[in-house]
Order: sequence, then structure tokens, then C-alpha cells
Amino acid sequence: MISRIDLRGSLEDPRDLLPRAEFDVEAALEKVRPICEDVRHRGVAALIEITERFDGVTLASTRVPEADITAALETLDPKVRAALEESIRRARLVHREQRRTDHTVQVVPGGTVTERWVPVDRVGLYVPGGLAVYPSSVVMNVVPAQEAGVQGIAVTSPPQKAFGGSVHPTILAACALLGVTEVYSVGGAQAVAMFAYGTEECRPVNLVTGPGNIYVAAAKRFLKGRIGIDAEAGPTEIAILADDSASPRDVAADLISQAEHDPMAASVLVTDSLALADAVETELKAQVANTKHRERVTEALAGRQSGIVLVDDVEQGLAVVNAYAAEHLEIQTRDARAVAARIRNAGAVFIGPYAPVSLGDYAAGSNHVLPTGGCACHSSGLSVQSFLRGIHVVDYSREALADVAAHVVNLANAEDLPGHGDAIRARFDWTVPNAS
Ligand code: HSO
Ligand code: ZN
Repeated sequence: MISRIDLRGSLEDPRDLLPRAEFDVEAALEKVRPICEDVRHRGVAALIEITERFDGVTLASTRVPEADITAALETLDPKVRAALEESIRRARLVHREQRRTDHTVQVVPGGTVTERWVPVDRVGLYVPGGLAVYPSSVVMNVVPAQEAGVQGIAVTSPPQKAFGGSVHPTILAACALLGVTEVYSVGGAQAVAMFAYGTEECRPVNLVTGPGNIYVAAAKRFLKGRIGIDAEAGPTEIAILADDSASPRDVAADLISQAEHDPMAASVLVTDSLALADAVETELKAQVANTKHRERVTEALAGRQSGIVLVDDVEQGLAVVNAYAAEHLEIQTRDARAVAARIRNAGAVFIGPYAPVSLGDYAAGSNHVLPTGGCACHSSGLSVQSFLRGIHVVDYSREALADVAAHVVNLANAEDLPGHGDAIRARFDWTVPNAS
């Protein structure tokens, strides 16, 4: 059901010993390039043809009528509506606080540099379809964009055959709750191309965010530069660092919860307790048999990307999880807060027995669009900051420039760029010496 990796006594770098799922974005690029080019040159006509081919849906228009978005909210199950509203409220609470304020530093009297935070003008948010429906991802993309002050927000999601070729009504309802009125029923690489190049029906955007399949990731890689991107999201991952104080039932349930996303999802338990490892395996067998998506859960747990890693102690466990840099990391040990404080690499950390990843997926207030595939060692999850640019604003008086003029001229000459120095000297009637 799940393999074991015994690192007890091992002095090797754990990075080489922890397998990850194959997620070859480079290989998918080949397929994605002609799709992007086609959308670039033929716009909506290309999108309609590609959608017919891949989704088996004939679109009259790529844009979802605003009336359909409002109607979806009217028919939304009140329980789901209340849950989405709570999820939005909590996410807003957290994300509102992330907004950085402009900051001015006085470098010298009369000379200041201000960092001014400005939202991008227009963003395209990708909400995956595929094996599940993700209204929660609408929340996780839209809330930080709105809190950043982004004016133009467009959402796209794959068309669903079961819903007349439109976007899933729960996704539309989530858009309605958030006040998003621009929604497209386009998925895959073609959706990213639509956002990047623009079409007759969709103005181009500056930034595309949100997780998707490998073709979405490949299109992001291909179009990066023309557009900004958040990350190339890969299959989801959960790592749990646990000792013998953890509940095998809860640990197993959490491993299954993320395996449920995708046969390629990774569920990794790192523990110094053989008893816990054995008990979790027993629990997994029992719980997987009763879980709805047991086929893909079994495939994910049995895959080479998942496993139970045995370590000597929590100390070695910390080294392992820091090397792995999981998208989601749960700490289920004694003194979990102190252990969590020593985590350096993770998309999000969940402390103790009552902070499972599914809480973060829906309603902790944190964001669930997080770095996968080890990218947590250099990148962060989605936040308000993802939608802002910091612009340096330089404001110097004549006196402040005079004060530093000779240094600029000398550095310019040292770089053999005397024109740079002359731009300073001209302002002082060439009186600043041009010593070389
Ligand atoms: N665990 C996923 C997010 C999600 N889970 C959405 C349920 N719905 C990636 O962080
Ligand atoms: Zn999840």
C-alpha cells in the first residue's frame, strides 16, 4: 500500500533519497507551443476548436454570460454558500494584513527613496477542473488579488460537459459571492494563452495565477515574460513529521486527504516511531477501503512519490522535511510549536493535532495555492504580495545630487560608461571633475 524508506543511521543527504513524482513540464512544452501559437493568431476561433477537441464541448462564446453567474448563486446549496462565505471572511482577515505599506527612506537630507506598492492592472486566475471542482481555489486566488487592489480580475475554468459546456455552477457561484463578473469557460494551456495574448472576447492580462495540470504549467513556462506567473504548480504534496504522540488514525486520514486529489499526489510520513509507522499502515488499509476515491488514493499512496520515512529521532526528521520542502507540512510531535519553529522549507506548516491540511485547504484563513515539487525552498505561496509590484521612487534635490556627484562620475568612469557621468556633470555646468 505504501513503501518504507529507512533512513535510520543514514548520513546521506536526504534530498537524494526522497522520491518525487515525475512531472516533466519540459516534455509537455512541445504539445503546448502550437496551442499557444494558434490562440495567438486565431483567437476565439482557435479556442473554440481546441475546446471541441480536448473538452468535447462546442462553445458559442468563451465568456460565461453574467446572468449565468448570478443564477448560479441563486441555486447554490445554502450550506455550501455559508461555508464559502466563512472561507472568504477568514481569508480576507489574513490577506488584508499582508498588504505592505509604502515606505520612504531618507538617504541624505533632500534625498529619498520610496518603495511604492502598486497592484498589477489585470490578472487572470486559473481554476482547475479535472478530477474535482475547486470553488475554494476561486477564493484563494480572488481574495489576495482583491486585497492587493487589482482592478481587473478574470477567472477561467474548464467547460463541463455535465453543465451544458459551461463552467461548474459552484465555481460560478463562488465568483458571484466575490463579485467577479468576468468568467471564461476555457481550460488547459489554451486558457493561459488566451490570458497572455488576449482575444476578441478577453483582454490580455499582466499576470496569471492558480494551479492546473501539466499543460497549464507548461503554458505558464512558455508564456512567462509576456505575462507574470505565480508558480508552475505540480501534483499536491503532504508531509507529516510525527512522533509516537501522534494519532495513527488522524495521520492516516490526513495522508489520504491529499492523496485524494490526484494519483500523482504525494503523501509522506516522516517518523521516529516504528509503532506509529505500523499503526498508520494498518489505519491506511482500513480507511482507504472506505474512502470514496479509493482508486486514485491507492495509486497515490503506492506511487514512488509517497512513503513512510523512518528516522532516528525528531532531529533527523527535521533535516528530512527541511530537505523535502513540502507544499504542506504537518507537525504532529510533542512540543509541536517548538519543532515547527525550526522548519525552514515548506509551503505551509500545520501545527499539532487540530490543524489538518484540509482546514488550510478551505477555512483556516491561510492560502492553499502553495509551492510544490521542492519549490518551497525558494518560493512562497500565493499572497497579496503576489499581485503587487514594488516601484522605487527616487527623489533628490540639487544639493543631494551634488553631494554624491563625484562618486557617480568615478563609478561611471570605472565601468567605462562616461556618458553616465556626463549626465551628472551636465547638471552642474560640467564643474564636477571627470578624473579617470
Ligand atoms: N490541497 C489543495 C487545495 C484544495 N484542497 C482545494 C481541496 N480543495 C492544494 O493545496
Ligand atoms: Zn486538498
